[in-house]
Amino acid sequence: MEKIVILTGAGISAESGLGTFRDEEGLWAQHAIDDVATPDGFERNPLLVHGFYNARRAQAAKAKPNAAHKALARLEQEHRGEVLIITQNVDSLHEAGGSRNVIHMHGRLNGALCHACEHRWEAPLEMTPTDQCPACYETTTRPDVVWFGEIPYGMHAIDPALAAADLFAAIGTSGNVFPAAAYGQHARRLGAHTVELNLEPSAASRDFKELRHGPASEIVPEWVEELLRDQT
Ligand code: BJW
Repeated sequence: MEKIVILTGAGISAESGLGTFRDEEGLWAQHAIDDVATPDGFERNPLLVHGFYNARRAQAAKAKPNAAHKALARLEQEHRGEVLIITQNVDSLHEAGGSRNVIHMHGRLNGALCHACEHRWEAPLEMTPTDQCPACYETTTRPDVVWFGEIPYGMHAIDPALAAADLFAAIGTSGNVFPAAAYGQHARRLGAHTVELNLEPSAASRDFKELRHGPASEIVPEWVEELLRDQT
């Protein structure tokens, strides 16, 4: 298994205390998607959207990587081939756990973006609608995250990585949001062995050859241990 590509979602950070989206008490049970995760919602009420992301940024700043994040960092260090993490998560727990090769396809909570000039910078803990862009001085700043209807980041790198993958794993994602939800199917058609690691079967489970269900902090370290043992 030379090239390993791993897609992660909110479930991998759940045991670090960060909320998922579609679980019973998830973020979408408490906030309307159209209000907080679309460009139109931000245009209608930037204060509400900044409030949503400020609260999540404050929570993420206190969160610590769990055993699943750490196991993936160990895999990157000890696997003889390449390991790429494509995360849908906007937290920085993969990096905090020690992973280096990470694509944040839905952006980062710690990023700010000017939608007038596309300048990017590190977000303050609290963003407001009156923040000025440090490059063009317009008050057109927003969290650097990818909302519905926007093109995810890193597509130029993700498509070839899926094509070259020998092993593709999806961890802690419900398989409801595209294009990430189709990556298992793409990778399998292109020849990769596919594994789903999730608390329960996801909406995309049928695209995976191997299914491992349980809490990420338990099943991911076990899986990594097996991969590293099998390469020796
Ligand atoms: C555990 C666990 C534990 C819990 N251990 N597991 C109709 C058909 C098809 C597509 C579309 C359509 N209409 C529109 C679209 C496209 C649209 C889309 O997919 N919509 C769907 C709702 C149908 N997608 C887009 O608009 C995307 N852009 C796009 O498609 O551009 C076009 C294009 C693409 C490619 C090339 C060129 C053009 C953009 C999507 C942006 C998503 N943004 C969000 C919010 C912003 C970031 C943020 O605020 O954090 O991203 S939505 C939200 O969902 C967030 C997440 O990253 C994303 C995925 O959620 P995730 O990670 O799967 O979380 P959950 O909660 O759903 O699942 C958690 C899982 O973990 C569960 O299964 C639990 O069981 C499990 N779990 N505890 C292990 N301890």
